[in-house]
Amino acid sequence: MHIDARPYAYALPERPPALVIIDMQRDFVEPGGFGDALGNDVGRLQACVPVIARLLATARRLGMPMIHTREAHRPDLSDCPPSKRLRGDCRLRIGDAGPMGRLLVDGEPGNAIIEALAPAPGEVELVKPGKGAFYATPLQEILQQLGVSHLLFTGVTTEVCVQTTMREANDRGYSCLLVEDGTESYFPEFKQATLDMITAQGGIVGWTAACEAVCAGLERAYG
Ligand code: TIU
Repeated sequence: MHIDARPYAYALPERPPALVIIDMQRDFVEPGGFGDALGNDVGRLQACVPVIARLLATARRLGMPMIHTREAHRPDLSDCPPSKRLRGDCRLRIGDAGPMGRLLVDGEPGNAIIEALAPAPGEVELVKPGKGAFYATPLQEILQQLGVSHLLFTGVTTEVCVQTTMREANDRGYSCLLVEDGTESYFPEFKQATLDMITAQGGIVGWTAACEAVCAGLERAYG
């Protein structure tokens, strides 16, 4: 069993892959959050919401493991390096109060995962202080406990937290596929470049495929 993917078929293991949903939080997707404060057009990220919702529904129905992440810092910002906080030409910085509460701070209204993709009780919701989801989190232990070898990536933004996490996972031995329409960037050209650089050189970082092909492959293998 496999998913039709770039640069070639993605073989599916006996135990289903985990669906990883990166940082679909109000901070990045809604006006008034961190993404907006950085000067981005946050409306661009909406396109992947229904696609991820479909994958989430499929994953729940097929009993696949799921990891929801949020980029967040402690309220005292002790896990936010000054080099990160002071970066950029922002109206508001990490920890400053915006219309949805303090930007990128755990527990604030703006830090919540958007309603359409809210984790169900019992699903892993991982708080991550970095761009990569393995840095300073128990993600590796969680995946080992679940017995997962393959990861399907979705979320935002493609070239920042999604790509960073996929590269971290690749180095840890996971077979990684990025869902092409299940991820978005504020910069369409960076999204395309990320898809291309992941699959170049025979899949130097991993595979990519559209949601349709991913769901078809999952249904064949685990339905
Ligand atoms: N700024 C940007 O494109 N992304 C981030 O800061 N974090 C994530 O990608 N989640």
